[in-house]
Amino acid sequence: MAHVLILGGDGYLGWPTAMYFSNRGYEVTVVDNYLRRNACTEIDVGMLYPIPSLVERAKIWHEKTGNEIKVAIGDLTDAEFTRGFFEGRVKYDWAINYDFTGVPETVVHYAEMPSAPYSMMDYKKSNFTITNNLLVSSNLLFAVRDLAPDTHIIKLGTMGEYGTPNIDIEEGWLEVEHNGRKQKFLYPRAAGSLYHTTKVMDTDLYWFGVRMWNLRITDLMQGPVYGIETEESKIDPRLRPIFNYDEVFGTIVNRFITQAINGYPLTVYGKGGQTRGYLNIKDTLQCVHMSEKSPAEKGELRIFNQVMETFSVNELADITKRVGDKLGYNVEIKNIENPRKEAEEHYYNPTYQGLINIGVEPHYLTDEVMEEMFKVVAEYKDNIRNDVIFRGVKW
Ligand code: USQ
Repeated sequence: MAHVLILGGDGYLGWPTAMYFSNRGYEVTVVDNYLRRNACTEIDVGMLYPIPSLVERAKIWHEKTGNEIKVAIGDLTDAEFTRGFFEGRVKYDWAINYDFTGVPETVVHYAEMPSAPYSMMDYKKSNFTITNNLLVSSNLLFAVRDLAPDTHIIKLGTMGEYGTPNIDIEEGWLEVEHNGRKQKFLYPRAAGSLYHTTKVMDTDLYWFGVRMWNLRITDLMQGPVYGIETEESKIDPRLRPIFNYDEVFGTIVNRFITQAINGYPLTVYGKGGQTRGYLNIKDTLQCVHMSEKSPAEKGELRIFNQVMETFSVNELADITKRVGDKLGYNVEIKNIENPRKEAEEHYYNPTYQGLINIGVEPHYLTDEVMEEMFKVVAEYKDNIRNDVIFRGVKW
């Protein structure tokens, strides 16, 4: 069976992706250096519930399903470590069979510092974000060029690369007509944080790799993800993903639900007209899987916009209030001064058809879906810390 190597396999999306592929018969290897957990400890933001180590999670997964997910703990900014996965020099921290599984047909690259506020906290955290994200991307690019040129890289990018332009957002590319001649260019980018800027730079690196070395790469422009439970995490609650609700690592829907449960007024930044494309964590898994099943061609940088529907912050606050009130929480909404520098009222019209065309079936944020999330988060109500919900990391 095909071998999928997941870089950043401990994170909010990495671990559920590993289980998803493993459940479908793939050989799966996960790599991580616990960046996310360590950063959460460093800035003391906690998580909704404790997460077993990656090795423990792999053992639980094996015990419950009989499937193996090989685990390697290490830092992918070390080029030799990265190249080991393509040269058979891997020291697994856990496996059933410690033999090398072979060069992966697909690499899913999540191994980046994923938080916009973290990257804006101070120059050290910005430097860390820039060096980590670009070095990991570059190490992977060279490893694939030198050792596995047919391997398909699926890279997680972000919708935030485009910013909020006053024209429709296309899927990665824009045909420009200038003085009577036409050419397709990468869609103009205008990142809103230094983290988002690293994603723009990643895309440029990978576009270079495709032009110069004929690599095959899919770049997924993902919007903010919400959700907690996937088909696989239902097998055992210890398999649930890392769940952050703090200002730095939590994304908005997960934050709003947690706030509602703990009686903390929903933190709408500024006017609340900020509109983004959202998706359920279950759809992240589908999008990556469908991209794997129909890979990019050699010499193609294929870009998909990975969102299923758009909402403004005000709309998300209204849904959370409606569902929370129905469940007996008396939800308050509060517009607070926006710590970020971003447009609070703007045009937003992204295209997102490519992933649906290759077979993704969207889940939408219905009241029922949100109610389910409320129920899971409420199990951990006693763990919620109000002091981490808002800290005001300024841009
Ligand atoms: N927001 C609020 N109140 C909050 C939290 C957020 O009004 O309490 C607003 C933000 O100002 C922003 C929007 O909600 O306008 C989304 O914020 P977010 O924190 O959920 O997401 P963001 O910082 O944009 O980053 C997240 C992920 C990142 C991913 C990105 C996709 O952390 O990894 O790349 O979503 S996107 O937003 O499309 O760039």
